[in-house]
Amino acid sequence: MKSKLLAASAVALLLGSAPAMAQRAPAGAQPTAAEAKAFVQNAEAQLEKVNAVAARASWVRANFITADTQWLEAKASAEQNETATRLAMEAARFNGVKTDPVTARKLQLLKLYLVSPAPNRPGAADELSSLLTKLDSTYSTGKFDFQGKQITLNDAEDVLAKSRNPAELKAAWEGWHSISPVMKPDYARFVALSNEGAVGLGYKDTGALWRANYDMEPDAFAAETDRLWKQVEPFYKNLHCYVRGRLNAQYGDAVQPRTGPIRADLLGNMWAQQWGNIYDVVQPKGVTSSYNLDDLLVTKGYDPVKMVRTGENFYSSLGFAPLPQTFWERSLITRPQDREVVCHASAWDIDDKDDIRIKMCTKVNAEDFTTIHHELGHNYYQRAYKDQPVLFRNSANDGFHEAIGDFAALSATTPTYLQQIGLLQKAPGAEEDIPFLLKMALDKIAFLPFGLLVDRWRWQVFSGEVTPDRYNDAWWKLRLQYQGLTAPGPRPADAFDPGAKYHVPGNTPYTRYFLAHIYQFQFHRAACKQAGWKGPLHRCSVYGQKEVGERLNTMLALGQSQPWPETLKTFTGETRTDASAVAEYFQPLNAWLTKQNRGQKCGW
Ligand code: X8Z
Ligand code: ZN
Repeated sequence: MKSKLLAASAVALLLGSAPAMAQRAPAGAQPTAAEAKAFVQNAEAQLEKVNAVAARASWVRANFITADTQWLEAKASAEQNETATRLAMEAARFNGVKTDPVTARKLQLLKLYLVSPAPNRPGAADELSSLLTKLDSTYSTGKFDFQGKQITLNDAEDVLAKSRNPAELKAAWEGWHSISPVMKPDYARFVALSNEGAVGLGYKDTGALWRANYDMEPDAFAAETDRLWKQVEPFYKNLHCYVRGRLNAQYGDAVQPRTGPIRADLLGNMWAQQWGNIYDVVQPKGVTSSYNLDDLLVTKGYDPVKMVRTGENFYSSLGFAPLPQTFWERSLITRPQDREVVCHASAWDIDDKDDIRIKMCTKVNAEDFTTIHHELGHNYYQRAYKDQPVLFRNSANDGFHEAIGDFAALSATTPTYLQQIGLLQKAPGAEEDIPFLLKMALDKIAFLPFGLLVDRWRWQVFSGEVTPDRYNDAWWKLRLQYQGLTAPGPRPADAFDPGAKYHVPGNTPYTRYFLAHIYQFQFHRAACKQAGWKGPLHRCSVYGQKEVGERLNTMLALGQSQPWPETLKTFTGETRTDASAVAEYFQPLNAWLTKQNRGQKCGW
C-alpha cells in the first residue's frame, strides 16, 4: 500500500489490458529506448486507474471502520499492490537500456512506488493488504479501561497532556500500551511478506527499499541520518538535562530521579515525542509568558473549522489559491460520535486533480493548530504537483512532504502573526524570547531522537537483526539510547510497545519526520532571507509574502521529477540536508540551557 497519510494510493484495474505488449521486442532482442518510454506511459495509466479505486476505498474505511469497509479496502489495496509490483518487475526488462533521463527516473521510481510490495504469488497481496487494514483498524479502534470507563486514545492523550498526577499518568500510559500486544503475530507475518516482496524487486529487505528512495545508495542514506543526528544530538542532550531537572523538582526523586533516563509518561505526550504540553512544569523561573496559545484559541471562540479556515488563510496570504468547496464538504474535521474512524491526522489527494481533503479529530488547542498547518501543507503540495506525470506526483523526498506545513507553522505560531490575525492583543518583546524558544524546543528538538528511532527499530526488524521475541526489548533499547527514556514500570512479557505508535501498524515510514524537522528550518531560513528579514530567525514570519509563496510553489510543483538536492536548491540555494538552520534558530535557547545546566551531570 502506498502511504495513506499523504495520498490514498493508486490501484490498477488492468482488466483485460495487456501492458505494453504491443511494444515488446522479440525474445532475446534488447528492448529499445522507445519501448521503455511507451512502457512507462502505459504503466502510469494503469497506476492511475487502480489508484482511483484504492484511494476511495481507503478513505471510506478510515472514515467508517467496519468489517465490510475493511474488506473493501483490503481488496482494492491488494489490486493496487499487485499491479504496481507487477509493473516494477516488468520494468526490470529495461535494465541496461539507454533511455532518456525522464524515462530512466520513472523506471527507478516505479520500483519504489509501494511502501510494502507484496510477493509475486497468488494470494500474497490479499494477505498482506488484509493484515495492514486489520493492524490499522485495531490501532484506530483501541480502547481501554481507565478509572472505571472505556476510553480512547484521544481521551488518553488529554490525560498525558494535562494530568500532573504520576499514578494517573502511568495508568493512562500503560492502558494505551495494552491495546497492541494483540498485533504482534500479525505484524511479524506482515514483516515476512513485505520482505519477500522487497527481495522480489531486488532489495535486501523492506528497510533497504525505504532507504533507497533518497537519490542515493541505501547505506549512504543511513550514514546521512547518522551525520545529521550527530549535528543535533548536543541540543537534545542539553534540553533533556534541563527538563529532567525540572521534572525532578516537580515530582521528587521517587518518581523522577535527578540522573539517568526520564520516565516516558511525564513528558505530556503518549510517545514522549513532543513535550510542549508540559511547558507549565518546565518554564523558566521568574519569567512569565504573557500568553498561552491553548487558552487564546478557547477564549477567542475558535472551533475546529475556524482553525482550519485560519490555516487556509495563512497559505492564501502567500498566494496559494483557496481550498476547493469539496474540501469543506468532504473533509473530516472532528471526531464523529456515532462510528469508528482513524483519528490519526492525515491529508488526502483522492483524484490527483483537486479533490484534496484532511481527516483529523481536531481539538481546540495549540498542538492541533500546528497540525492543521501541517496537514494543509500536504494538500497544497499535492495540488502543486498534480500536473506532473503520475510517477513524479510526490514530494522531492518524503521529508519535504512532511516539512512544508511545519515550515508554514513556524511563521504561523510567532507572536507577531498571532497578533496580526487578532488572536493576541499585544506581541511580547525580546524578553519573552527564551520562553518562546523553550516552548518550540520542547516540540521540535525533543522530537528529533524519536523521529530517528522508529525506523531504526524497523530497519532492524526488517533486516532480521531483531526477531519477534526481541521486538519490545529492542524498542526500549533504542528509546533509552536515543531519547534517554524509560518506561514508567516493568513491561509485561507480551508487550508490543511499537504497535502503540500509529505509524507502525499504519506502516508509514518515519525517518521522513526526522528529516522534516531539519528541512523546515532550512526552508524557514531561506524564506526569511527572501523576505529580507534581518532579525533573529525565530521571530520571523513570512505571512503575506507573495514572493516567498511563488518561489515555494515553484519548488512544490517540481514534485519528484528530479533528484531532491536540485529541488532543494531552487528554494534554498542549498543542496544538502543541514541542521545549521536548527542551530541558528535555537542559538539563544541553547546558550541559556547550557547556563541552566551548569554543575549538572547531563546524559543518562
Ligand atoms: O503523523 C504525523 C502527521 C500526519 S503525516 C500528523 N506526524 C508525526 C506523528 O504524529 O507522529 C506529524 C509529526 C510526527
Ligand atoms: Zn504529515
